[in-house]
Amino acid sequence: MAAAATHRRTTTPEAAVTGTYHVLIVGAGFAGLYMLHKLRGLGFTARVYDAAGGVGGTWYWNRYPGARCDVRSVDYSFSFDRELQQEWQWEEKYATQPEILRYANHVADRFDLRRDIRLNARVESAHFDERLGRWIVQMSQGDVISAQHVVMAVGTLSAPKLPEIPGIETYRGETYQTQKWPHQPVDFSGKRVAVIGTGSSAIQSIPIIAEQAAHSTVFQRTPNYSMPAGNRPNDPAAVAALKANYPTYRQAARDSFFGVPIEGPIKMAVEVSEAERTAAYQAGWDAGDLVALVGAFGDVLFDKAANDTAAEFIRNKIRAIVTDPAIADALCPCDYPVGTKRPCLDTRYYETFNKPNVRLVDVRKTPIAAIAPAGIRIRQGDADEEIAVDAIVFATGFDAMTGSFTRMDIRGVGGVALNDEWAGGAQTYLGLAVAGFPNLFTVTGPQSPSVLSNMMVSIEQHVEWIADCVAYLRDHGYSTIEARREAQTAWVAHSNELGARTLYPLANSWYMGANVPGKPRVFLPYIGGVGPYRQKCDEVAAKGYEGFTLTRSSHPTDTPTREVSAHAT
Ligand code: N01
Repeated sequence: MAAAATHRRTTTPEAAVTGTYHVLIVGAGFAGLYMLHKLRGLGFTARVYDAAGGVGGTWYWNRYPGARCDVRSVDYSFSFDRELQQEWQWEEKYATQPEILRYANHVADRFDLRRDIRLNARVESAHFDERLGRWIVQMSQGDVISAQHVVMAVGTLSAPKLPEIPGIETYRGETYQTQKWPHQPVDFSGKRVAVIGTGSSAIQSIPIIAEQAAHSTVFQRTPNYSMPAGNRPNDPAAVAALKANYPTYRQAARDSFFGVPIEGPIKMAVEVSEAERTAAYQAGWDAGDLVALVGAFGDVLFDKAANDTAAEFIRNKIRAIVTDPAIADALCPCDYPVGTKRPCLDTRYYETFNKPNVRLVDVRKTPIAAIAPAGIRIRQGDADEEIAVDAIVFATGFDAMTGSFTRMDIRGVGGVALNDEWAGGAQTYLGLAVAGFPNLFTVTGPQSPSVLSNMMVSIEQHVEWIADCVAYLRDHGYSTIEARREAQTAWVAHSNELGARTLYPLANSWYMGANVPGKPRVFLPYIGGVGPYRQKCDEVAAKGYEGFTLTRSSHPTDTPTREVSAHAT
C-alpha cells in the first residue's frame, strides 16, 4: 500500500537529540498520565509531550458551555489506585468538564507526574531510525527526543474539524469551536448566535447558549437521538455503598461489553412483549443512561427490527416534548438506526426548540449556500436567505480516531509514512500496534473498543498491557517488538467482520470515517466487547506476544537511563 516514492530516511541528525528516554509518550490526557505513572513504577525513564497548555487531553480543550461526560462519574474515573478512587469525591452523576479537568490535575499532582511532562510542545515528526533501533521525535518547541518506544496516547477525538462551507473565511463576526473553546467564559447575552452541528457537543451547549442569546439559530444536517441526562448531585450514601464494593464493581466493568456493568440478564427486544420493551426503554430513559437504553436488549445494535423499537420510543419522546409538530418532525432521526451514530445525553435540548427565539434550520431541506461576512446564507428553493448573526459556534466534530495520528509525520521501517499505510483505511493489530512501525504503541487505537466503551476502562487496559509488554521485552533481552502483517490483516478482517454484523455501517458516522470528505469508509472501532477484547489481548501476551516479532538487541545503546542534554529540562 505504501508508495515507494514516499519512502525516505529520517533527516533528523543524531547530534540534534536533546533527550533520551526508554519511552516517549505523546499526549497528557488520562492515557498519557497513567502511562507515565505505570512506566515509572517499572523503572523506565519516560517523558510526556502535549501541545496543550495543561494536562487533561480532551477535557483541556473541550470547554464549551454544558460540557460533561456522559458516562457516570463513578465509572469514568481511574480504578488503578485504591486510595485515589476512594478519596476523590465526584460531585455529580455526570461530571462537568471543569470537574474532570480538576481530577486530571489532581492525578498529575498526586503521582508527581508534572516533572516529566512538557506542555505547549506539539510532536511534528516521529521517525524510526533502523540503524539505532530507536524513534527520533521532533517537537515544535525544538526538543528532539530519542526513545526506544513511543506510546501514542493522542486520544480518539482530538483533531477538530471545521465544515467545508464556502465563504467561511469571510465571516466578520465572532467564531467559536466547541473543541477549542476559549478559557475565559463567553457571554452571548443580547447576541444573535448560530450553532452549526447537532452532535453531542452541540446538544450539550445549545440549551445554555439559547438561555443567554437574544436569538439562536441551530443548523442541523442530521438529527440525533438524545435523552435527558437526569443529572443531579451524587447521593453520598449511594456513592459510599458503591465505593465499599469498588473492587468487585470495577472488575465487572472490565469484564463487561461497554466498560460499564449492566445488571440483569440480556434479553432480545424482538422476543419480548411490547409492554416489556417499552418498560425497559422507559427505565433507561428515566435513569438518564444511554447504555441502559441502547443496551436494554441484546439485539438493538444488531437487528434492524429490534432497533426500530428503540428508535421509535425515542422519536415518540421527541414528539411529546416539542410542541410544533413540524419542528418535532425535523428533530426526529429517521434514516439511521439508534446507536449507530453516537447517541447523546442532554439537559432540556428538545425543550429549547419550544422557545420563540430559537430557530431550527434543517440544512437537508434548506442547505447552507455560504457563510457571508455578516451571517449564513441558506438556499430556499431558487432564492437565498441570509440569516444575520453576531457569532457562529462550530460544533462540527473531529477527524476521529485517525486524525490525531495522520496530522503528525510518523515514519516506520524503510521510511514508510503512516499516512500511506493508512491511505486505504487504518489498520492495526489489536488497536495497539501497526505492522512496519516497531516499538510504537497506540492507546485506544483503531480496531480496539475505544470509543464504543467507557474510555477509562479501555485506557487502563491498554496502558497496563503496553507497560507489561515493555517490561517483558526488557526482562527477556528484546529490543524491538513489531506487529506481524499477517496478524494485523487477520485482526482487521475480524474487526470488520464483527462490524459488518452490526447496524453501524448503515449510518454516515464518524465511526465510519464518513464525516471527513475523502476518508476511507471503514468501521474504525472494535465491537467485540471490552471483556472479550481484554481476554484476547491477555492471551496474546501469555503466548509470548503472539502475532508480534520480537528481536534481540544488536544496539549497545538501547537501554537509556538518563537524559543526555541539559537543554531538555
Ligand atoms: O461532533 P459530532 P461532536 N454542515 O461529529 C455536523 C464525543 N463527545 O463534537 O451528523 C452542517 O458528533 C454533523 O452533521 P452530520 C462523542 O463521542 C462526548 O458533537 O455529519 N452540519 C454533526 O451534527 C461524540 O460523538 C461528549 O450530518 C455539519 C456535527 O456537526 C464525539 O465526541 C460530549 C457540517 C458534528 O457532530 C464528537 O462529538 C461531546 C456541515 N458542513 C462529545 N459538518 C460526552 O461525553 C459537520 N456537521 C457527553
